[in-house]
Amino acid sequence: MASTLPQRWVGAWAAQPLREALCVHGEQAERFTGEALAHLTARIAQELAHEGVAAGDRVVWEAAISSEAIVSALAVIRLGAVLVPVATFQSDLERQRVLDDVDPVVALATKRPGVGDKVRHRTAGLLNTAVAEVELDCAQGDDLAFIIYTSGTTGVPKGAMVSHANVAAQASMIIDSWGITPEDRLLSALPLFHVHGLIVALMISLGAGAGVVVADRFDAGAFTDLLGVEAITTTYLVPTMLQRIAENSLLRALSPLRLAVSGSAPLPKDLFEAVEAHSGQRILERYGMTETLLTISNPLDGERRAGTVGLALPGVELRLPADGEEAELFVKSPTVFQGYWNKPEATAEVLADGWMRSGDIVRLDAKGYVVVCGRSKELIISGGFNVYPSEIEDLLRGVAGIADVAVVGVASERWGEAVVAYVVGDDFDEAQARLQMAELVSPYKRPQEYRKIAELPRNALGKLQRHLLRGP
Ligand code: MCA
Ligand code: AMP
Repeated sequence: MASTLPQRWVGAWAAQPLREALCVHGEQAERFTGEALAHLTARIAQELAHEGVAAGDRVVWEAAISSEAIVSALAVIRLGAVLVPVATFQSDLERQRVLDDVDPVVALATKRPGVGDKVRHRTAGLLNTAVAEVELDCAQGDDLAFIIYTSGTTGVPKGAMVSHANVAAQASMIIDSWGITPEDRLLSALPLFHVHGLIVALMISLGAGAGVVVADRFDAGAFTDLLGVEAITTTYLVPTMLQRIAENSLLRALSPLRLAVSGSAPLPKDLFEAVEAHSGQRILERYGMTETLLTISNPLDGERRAGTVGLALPGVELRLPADGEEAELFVKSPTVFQGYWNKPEATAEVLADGWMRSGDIVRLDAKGYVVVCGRSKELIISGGFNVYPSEIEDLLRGVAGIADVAVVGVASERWGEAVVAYVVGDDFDEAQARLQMAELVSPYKRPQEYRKIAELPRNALGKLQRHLLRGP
């Protein structure tokens, strides 16, 4: 197996100990050389070991974009424990579901203790006690590196198990295909509880020895300023971010970049073209899933085709439709995950003989590039975040006055798709529904609009005809 991620980090930090490896832009900018990261992550890993965290243990990590949180996450991986990222803004219900499922030995959180009695919470002060000496960076390929939760269709979250071999393969694929080198400086304002921001942007770039600049929130003006101030060469975005940069007439700031990548949601062709017209930058669009990591990408050197996600990355096999046809995409790759934590049935539904069923409908364009043209799974992608309608519908059914409800994604220039709830019920009180949803789910999952309807469209068998509701 290629070097594991932690082996890559320590190699890169040792090679250029005095160069800036990480900069975290929050209230202020905090900067770390390679030497400092090597030292701090080793200290925190030893500290965690001293507290009883061992290789293979699951550590829930609240994915704040702060230096303390990021250094702790790197330390967990160096120790060989399994990092389970969760959003800082999760509701108590969402968090408790994850804690109950993954049963961690410890949770590293910056706020809100009290979400599980068996879990100890640590914030600051990890460096204060005596240190146990355990060997670091010795995880093997089969060992789990991450469990990343996705909501799934039932509202019960499923933890995708990602091994060290999976991320090592992904690192080689991305670093080679996109030509990431120690000369690069990456800017990312992506959240760190998903594959995109955590693994592809932060951890793999550090593994390539590139300098990584992370911003703790996305603001189009601040982001484009940082591109120049921090001498950035590469950036990874979701389409909503590009849309905001365009709306603010700031696209020209992308001109000096060596590489700008978009993913997590479809990049509209007209946005691709607007970016090129104003900046000369042809965005490199790529495709991935939590369960497979990134598997398809437009080329660095060849033609990048608007409206397509590109070609199979090296080592990836795709089961594709015949020319002119559309079909569900299946993916086989050394990056395909190890299944869902404690959910063999759910795993068997999507994974057979190493082939992962994507739930995405694709076709090939005239040059054999993959075009994502729809989804067979009931998923809404809002600003790059996934929302499963049934999870939200189940919670809405608990709101007084709602007799029946359907949640759909409606085309939106701002979010790609916006979450809209169609509600049946004479006594429906929208204010009350909004209040309850604010308590129960993360902000991006809450319906942006409620539309009253006399009856939901159902077929003769009573099955909801969701497509009839997706209009503007
Ligand atoms: C924030 N809000 C949202 C979203 N994001 N609502 C719907 N959809 C969203 N995506 C809420 C905020 O909580 C706030 O709610 C209100 O919208 C306005 O917030 P605003 O400041 O305008 O938005 P923002 O906070 O700037 O967020 C926009 C964003 C963010 C930066 C584009 O959505 C984002 O970081 N998206 C990236 C998602 C991502 O990384 N996905 C990767 C997973 P209120 O007003 O109530 O406070 S996919 C993956 O990993 C695979 C492998 C892949 O292919 O990449
Ligand atoms: P997640 O479960 O959060 O990893 O999201 C994976 C899903 O995001 C995929 O199954 C696709 O539906 C979608 N996705 C990711 N990248 C793209 C892209 N470039 N174009 C269209 N859809 C994408």
